[in-house]
Amino acid sequence: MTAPGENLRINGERLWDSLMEMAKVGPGVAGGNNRQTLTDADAEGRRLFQSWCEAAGMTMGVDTMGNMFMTRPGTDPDALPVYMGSHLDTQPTGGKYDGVLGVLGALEVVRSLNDLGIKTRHPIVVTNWTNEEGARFAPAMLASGVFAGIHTEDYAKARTDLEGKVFGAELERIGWVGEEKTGARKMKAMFELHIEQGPILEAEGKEIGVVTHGQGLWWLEVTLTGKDAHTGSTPMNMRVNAGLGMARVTERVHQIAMAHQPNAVGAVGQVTVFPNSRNVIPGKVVFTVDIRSPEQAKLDAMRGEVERAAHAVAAELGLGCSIEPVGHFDPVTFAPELVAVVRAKAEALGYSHRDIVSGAGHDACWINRVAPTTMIMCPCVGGLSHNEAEEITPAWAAAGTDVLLHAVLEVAEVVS
Ligand code: HGY
Ligand code: MN
Ligand code: MN
Repeated sequence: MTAPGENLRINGERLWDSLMEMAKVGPGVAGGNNRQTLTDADAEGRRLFQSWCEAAGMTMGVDTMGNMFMTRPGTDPDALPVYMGSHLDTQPTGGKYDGVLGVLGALEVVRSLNDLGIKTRHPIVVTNWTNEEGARFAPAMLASGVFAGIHTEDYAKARTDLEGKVFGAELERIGWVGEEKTGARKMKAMFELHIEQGPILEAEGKEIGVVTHGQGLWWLEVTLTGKDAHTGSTPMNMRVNAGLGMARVTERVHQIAMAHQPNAVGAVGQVTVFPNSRNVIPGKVVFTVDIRSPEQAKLDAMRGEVERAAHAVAAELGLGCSIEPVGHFDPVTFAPELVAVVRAKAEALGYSHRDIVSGAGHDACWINRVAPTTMIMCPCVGGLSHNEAEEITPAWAAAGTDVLLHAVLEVAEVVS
């Protein structure tokens, strides 16, 4: 015998239609999205999301970091709201679902509650966090980090992109600086639905990831300085080649991650070469090392090894070397009581599930510092993400959103 409402399901077709509509905003060149934070495309996506939420009877609040909070009232206005959401900004060659599923899945939960005429005691808030990706303005999860008191607003608003544009000015330019003090809001709980961005759930035939932890991360920005010189007439023994140094450090990062298997990853994803001319030996290279592990000791050890390797390579080649941490969070343990709710709801709904550690960083990793937080994951095809070919199935999207619906109902307390 199912408990009243236990079999409630969201409208998967409506959810999928909304995902496809949002995917038209800031299209990529290969079927995905390029809706980077604080661009005109981001602004357009925000307006579309706002219109959908207001059509669903929600009211909008925006804080000074541009975080969007769309509220569905509860019967008790003094009860702490239950939050759910993720991010609408994408990588430059991003997929249609990374972050977006969590925001539009949360909207679908509210649309379904409206259809079903369900009232909850606690208000429910759907959230779009600004600049989760950190692709344009490092670090990732910047605005949720300010909300959680990890970063100051001044630090965040002074961040610059590769063209020298400043975060605060860009947020002003797109007209999304809100009135609310960032971080003033209090939450009973926060849920983030997200695609796995890895291969485990699909490979094991599981529909739901019950996220217990998130791995920790360092982003180390390395600057190697050598000497610009002619690639033709400069003898090999006279070269001070920053490009060669970057290549050697990149190889060392890979070796260090491999030496710490399992549960360690490392790569260099962003490289800026100066002067970046075909026939000039690079006099300077600036690149970001991304290392991660769910194990604190491994994460710390890898950071030390990467820094020592970079300085050793610089010494070998006569290069200058400076290293600046531009992103960091320690491994995260999500709220066990909420993890248990997610697991129980997946079970009750008949969805196959397994506990999982998030390989990627998410806004939930920071919000977990200020409110009970957890995540729900759905598989993605081939485990591929941060690639325009990122794909999920409508069934996976619906299953994850069904679990989100029931987890939120459990915590927000159904009144009628
Ligand atoms: O880098 C991350 O893990 C996230 O996609 N921002
Ligand atoms: Mn994401
Ligand atoms: Mn991402």
